[in-house]
Amino acid sequence: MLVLHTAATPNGKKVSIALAELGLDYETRVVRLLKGQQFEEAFLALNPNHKIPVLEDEGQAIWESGAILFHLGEKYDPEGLILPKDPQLRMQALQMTFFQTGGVGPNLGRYGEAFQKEGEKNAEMIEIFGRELERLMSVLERMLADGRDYLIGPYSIGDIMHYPWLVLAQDAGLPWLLERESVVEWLARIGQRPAVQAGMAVPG
Ligand SMILES: N[C@@H](CCC(=O)N[C@@H](CS)C(=O)NCC(=O)O)C(=O)O
Repeated sequence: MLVLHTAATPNGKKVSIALAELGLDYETRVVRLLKGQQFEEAFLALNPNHKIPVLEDEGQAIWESGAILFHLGEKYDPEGLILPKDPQLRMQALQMTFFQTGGVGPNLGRYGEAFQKEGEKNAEMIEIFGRELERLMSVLERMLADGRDYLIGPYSIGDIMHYPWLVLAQDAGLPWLLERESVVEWLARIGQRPAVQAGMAVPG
């Protein structure tokens, strides 16, 4: 049985979406991040980097959301539903996965920290990460400019990687996202998928 260690955060939801897309059964274990459970010895034995998500599969603990999605695609996706079979598209899906973990993920994470901070906010942090996020949104906009439905054409792990993070930015009303129509439409398209709705609801 697959075991997903997760929390109600965008990185955890990437994995529950992928599991739902592939129709896989799994057990959910919620890690209470605010209580520091990610620093407990049992969890550190799974992930020395003390972060969710972690997926246990046949005794192997896999961490880093991109690696987990790639693993699921390699092992459980015979139809190429989230990891295309075509070698070029497969590489592009991987490329967008790395792009997310090196770009939108950390920048939106740091921006969110500065943006949500109680009391006096660090205007410089908001400016630096906001400017980079605006640039990253332009990259996505450029990719979607030819009217394709998803980032690489067909739906893939590259879309799943971005979705839970960008809906947060959208819900927060961040203008550099909302003013990009093709990006908003792309997110809406992903959000209509039943598996995405199911995955976003985990953990309940
Ligand atoms: N690059 C990692 C990031 C994972 C991550 O940042 N997880 C956060 C929740 S969204 C976490 O567990 N933070 C707890 C901590 O840093 O102690 C991935 O993509 O899996």
